Formats: sequence, structure tokens, C-alpha cells
Amino acid sequence: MARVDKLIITAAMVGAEVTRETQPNLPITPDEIAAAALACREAGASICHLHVRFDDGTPTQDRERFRETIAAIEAKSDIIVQVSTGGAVGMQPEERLQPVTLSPEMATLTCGTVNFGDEVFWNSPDLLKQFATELKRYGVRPEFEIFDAGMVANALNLVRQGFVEPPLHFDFVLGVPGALPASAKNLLYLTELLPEGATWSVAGVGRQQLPMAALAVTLGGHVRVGFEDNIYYRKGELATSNAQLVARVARIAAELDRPLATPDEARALLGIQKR
Ligand code: KMH
Ligand code: ZN
Repeated sequence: MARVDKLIITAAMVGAEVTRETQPNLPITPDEIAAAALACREAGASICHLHVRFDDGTPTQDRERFRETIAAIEAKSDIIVQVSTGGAVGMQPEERLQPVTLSPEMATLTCGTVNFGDEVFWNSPDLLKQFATELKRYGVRPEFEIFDAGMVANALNLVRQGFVEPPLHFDFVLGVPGALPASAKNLLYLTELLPEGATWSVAGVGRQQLPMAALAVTLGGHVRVGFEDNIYYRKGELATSNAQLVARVARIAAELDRPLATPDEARALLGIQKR
């Protein structure tokens, strides 16, 4: 039987689309985000997927705001910081790339253009190469963000062309309106497209967050939860914190006998050099 790695839980705590109006517990300032990251770490997360906001809640890819927020997180915890290069829909490539210049341990790399609700999340072939080149230049491990099935082929093209080197890590974001829906069949299909040795996690959007997480724990994949993808704990009940969502996955993993990876264990699995 294939070896099953310890479970990496990623906390996507902030996102670019969620607001305080819909989720009053959304962390916004560097201190709030750092406190949320610590709570998620204590609940079992080993990576935080990081978006940042200005104090009024506006999403930004501002380098200084990222620097401040990462410093606040790192002062409190050893969690891996994975910066977003997606930002918010409509941001320009140079704007999106700013946090990469801080040489964080990890960053996302979305592998194609996709409808995103009523908008278009733009990631042209040239943009993919440009982003992969910048990640390499600053020594940042990519996580391929896969919103639709064709994006796996785009990611593997980047690898074939030498823009990204193994170990390869994929995050399937399933259930964005306009992209691939979250279902067991779709998740299995995506995992079958991956080359030997690649690792994957799944981020189910909305009410699919929990079933996708449970499936990933069972299948030997990894899990992303948090307000970026889902603001509810259960139908009609808002989550009280990101850590509450992480803690539930940790409990499911414990019941299924799947130990959790510490940040250092996750670094070893993903080929990350500690900052
Ligand atoms: N906010 C979405 C448009 C990423 O972080 O890399 C894109 C996103 C992906 O969140
Ligand atoms: Zn994101």
C-alpha cells in the first residue's frame, strides 16, 4: 500500500472577497491576522494561505502590508506562510507579484484563466511563465492553484519547460461559480492526472468545504479550510473563527487515524527551506 503522509491543513483565513458584513470574525489587520494564524496553528494547521487587507478591509497586494503582516505572524508562530499571488480579481500582474519579492516560503500559482462568479480571473500563458520565473528567482515554493481540470495540464507544461521543479504541490479549489464544481468524482479525476510523487490538497467552496476535507483525509490528500472559501460552520451558522474550521478537520483526522503534520514536517514534505 502506498505511504500516506501526515496531514497538512492549510488555513485560508482572509481571502480577497469575504467582508466583515458577511463574516464579522474576518481578521483584517496584521495583528488580527497574526492572532488568527496562531489560533489555526494551535488547532492543527501547518500552512496559512495569506491575503492581506488595508485597515478598511480593502484587499491589497501591497508589499509593505504583506511585510508587516508576515512579520506579525512569524513573531507568534512557526506556521508556513504561503502568500497569494492571485490577489483580487482585476489586479494587474505586477501588483499581484509584490509579496513574492519578500521571499516568503511559499506562494500560490494559479494555472489558467477562469470565470470567477460574474468576473474573470485572468491568468494567461505568459503570466504563468512570468509568475513561475519570479517565484524561482526569489526562492519561493509554488503551490499550483487548480480551479478547473485543464489547469493541471498547464501546470505540468510549466514543469516540462523547466519553470517549476519537483516536488510538486497542487491545491484543487473546487466549487467556485464558473469553475469546476466540487464532487468526489471531480476530485478523484484531478488526483489521477497528477504525476507520481506530487502532493495535493483540496479547498471546497461553501458547503462543500467539509465533505471535500473529509474525502481528502480519507484519500491521503491534504486539506484547505478557512473564511476565504467558506464562512459557515454549518448551514445557517457562521463560523466563530478560522481556527474552529481547522479544529474540526483535526478531529476528523484523529478519528481516521491520520496524524497532523507540524510546519517543519510540512516543510520536509513540500521541499521548503525554512526562512
Ligand atoms: N481571490 C481570487 C481571485 C490565490 O490566492 O492565489 C484568487 C485567489 C487565488 O485567491
Ligand atoms: Zn487566495
